[in-house]
Amino acid sequence: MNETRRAILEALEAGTVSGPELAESLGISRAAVWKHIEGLREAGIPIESTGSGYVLPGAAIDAYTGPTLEYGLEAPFEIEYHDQIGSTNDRARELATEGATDVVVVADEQTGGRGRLERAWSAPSGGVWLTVVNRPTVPPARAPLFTLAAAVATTEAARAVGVDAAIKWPNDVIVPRDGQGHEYDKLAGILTEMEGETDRIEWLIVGIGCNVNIDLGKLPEGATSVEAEVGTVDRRAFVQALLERFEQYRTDLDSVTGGWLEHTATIGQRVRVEIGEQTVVGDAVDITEMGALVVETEDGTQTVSAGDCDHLRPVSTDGLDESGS
Ligand code: BT5
Repeated sequence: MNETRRAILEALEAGTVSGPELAESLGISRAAVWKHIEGLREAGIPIESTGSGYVLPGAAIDAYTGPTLEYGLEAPFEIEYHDQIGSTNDRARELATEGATDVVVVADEQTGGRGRLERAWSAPSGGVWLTVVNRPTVPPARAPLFTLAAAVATTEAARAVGVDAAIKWPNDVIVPRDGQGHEYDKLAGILTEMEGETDRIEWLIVGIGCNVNIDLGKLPEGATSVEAEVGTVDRRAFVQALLERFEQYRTDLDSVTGGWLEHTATIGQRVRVEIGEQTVVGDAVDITEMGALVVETEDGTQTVSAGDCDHLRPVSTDGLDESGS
């Protein structure tokens, strides 16, 4: 957010303040103060004019814009907001290539949302579609922890509003349907992309898509939304909670696997992981400190660092096969 606007909001948070007082303390003209106040109002911050000056009411801000998302956000991100965009990851790539860092591209709607392996991602208006641009100084081998951090942060934000969310390895946020995690609907997905050399990350962008205030009729089969689970929520507060948690985890990467294990529905499951042409079937027993899944198979222990994972019904307990259905 523009520094002058941030200073105006800080002054208003402390109490009522008049135009001339703001002009003097900020060293700008009264006309400039008025312009900034108008700009903040247009961005959805409901500043009122009273006889004694400008007032920022304590009531919730419900507009979903760049300035309202930045306002009150306790994490060092600049927000670039779009009502509609092709893909927030594509825009974040452009910004990252230009040297940006700690910028979050947010959109109300995406027309060309992407999943992993160039799959399509449905992103109608009302969801949380965002991408964080990072320039981490950690070795590339730790990059997967950023993806896990995003899954943990999203799960915690969803749980905080009452959704029974859990993580399916590596980075799907799901709502289990049968109490055992064999059946589930997908609430959110993460798409991380990076650029760098073998020993250095140039940039790493983490795209998070979470179905928040969306009717199920607008989503593919197998998807669920916060709205369907618990009703409509304050999307601005949801994004702020998600970004604040992501900030905590990305600045303390050693805590990520602990957070992930706390919320996962995969460990203890019979799983089938597809890694390109290869398929690994076995019991998921742990993740490594780099986020790879440890699977006990008939042929011994295997560690898989990427792939599509299904939770299977165990053959021994219900006699069904391992088709995942
Ligand atoms: C993912 O891929 O789960 C990663 C999704 C990342 C989306 C975010 S939104 C912000 C940022 N900008 C982007 O363009 N992308 C990121 P994957 O694991 O490959 O799952 C994709 C599959 O999920 C699709 O093939 C569908 O079956 C299903 N799917 C599509 N849209 C969905 C939705 N809104 N909710 C749940 N499932 C969906």
